[in-house]
Amino acid sequence: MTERGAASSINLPGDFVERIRSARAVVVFTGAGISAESGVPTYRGGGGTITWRGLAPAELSSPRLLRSDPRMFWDWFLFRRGFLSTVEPNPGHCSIAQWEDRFKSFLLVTQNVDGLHAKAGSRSMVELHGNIWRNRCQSCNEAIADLADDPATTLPYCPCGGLIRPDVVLFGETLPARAWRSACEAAMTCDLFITIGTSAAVYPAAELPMIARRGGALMIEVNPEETDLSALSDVSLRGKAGEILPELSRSLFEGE
Ligand code: BV8
Ligand code: ZN
Repeated sequence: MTERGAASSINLPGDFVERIRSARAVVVFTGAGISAESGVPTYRGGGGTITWRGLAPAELSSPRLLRSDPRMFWDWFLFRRGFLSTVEPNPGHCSIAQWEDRFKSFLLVTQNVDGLHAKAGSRSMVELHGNIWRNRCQSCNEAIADLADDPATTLPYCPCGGLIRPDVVLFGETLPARAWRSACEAAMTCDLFITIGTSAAVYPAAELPMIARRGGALMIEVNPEETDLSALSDVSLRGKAGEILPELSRSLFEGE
């Protein structure tokens, strides 16, 4: 495995293991691929994007559909919530949750909205694109914990009159300012940046690895496929997160 080459498995050379172990500030950046082994379809999977009623996520998770057909918009999210309620975190999520207390400073930055990192025990985390399990008002932005009626039958409205919607960032919407600021600060100052399961196709999230690289961080990628980030990575671990991350944990922390 060369310095910038792809390792066929987890056989990291000694100095990498030591450099990872001695990292003082770690950022783990995840995308849909970390949830693939929990059975959650990725956005740009091998056979192209997932579709629902013939539409792609970028059309379904859009302010245009929210405005033009809130009923279909809510049905798309209820369909996904129904599916996500049947899946569990996989060993990849669990490994990341265990790393949190192993480093002086650790932040998980996820693009995912499925809530599986929290379910696996991650606490030091920012959700750049929100969380499908939360609701908020489209007008006053109030977080709405409980809905008076079943949204499957009755579109939910806030006391202010605004439509209530899942608290996710739709394509064309800006990211939550505090989450984005925390993610950028962490990427600028970390000395280890591990990217797991993302095609780096969605911006501005995909800028974070470049920010970390410019800051001089050691860059590791975990992905079965090559991505635009592979060229930025000091090492690319080619494989599934659910297999590689537990092995990486063993290489790093066995015997501690
Ligand atoms: C923004 C929540 C400023 C919703 C998501 C035109 C108009 C407006 C904006 C744009 C535009 N053109 C471009 C943009 C910017 C746009 C964008 O980047 N579009 C892309 C598609 C080109 N971005 C935005 O709109 C963002 N906002 O720019 O605001 C602005 C405001 C107004 C006007 C202009 C600009 C907001 C983006 C957030 C969108 N919301 N999710 C919902 O889910 O319903 S993003 C969505 O995609 C998910 O959150 C997902 O995480 C994310 C990114 O995808 P990935 O995570 O990378 O997943 P993907 O399937 O692509 O890849 C999976 C990878 O895993 C693959 O590499 C695969 O090999 C790997 N893998 C597979 N199995 C495994 C694995 N890895 C490891 N182990 C395995 N087992
Ligand atoms: Zn409101």
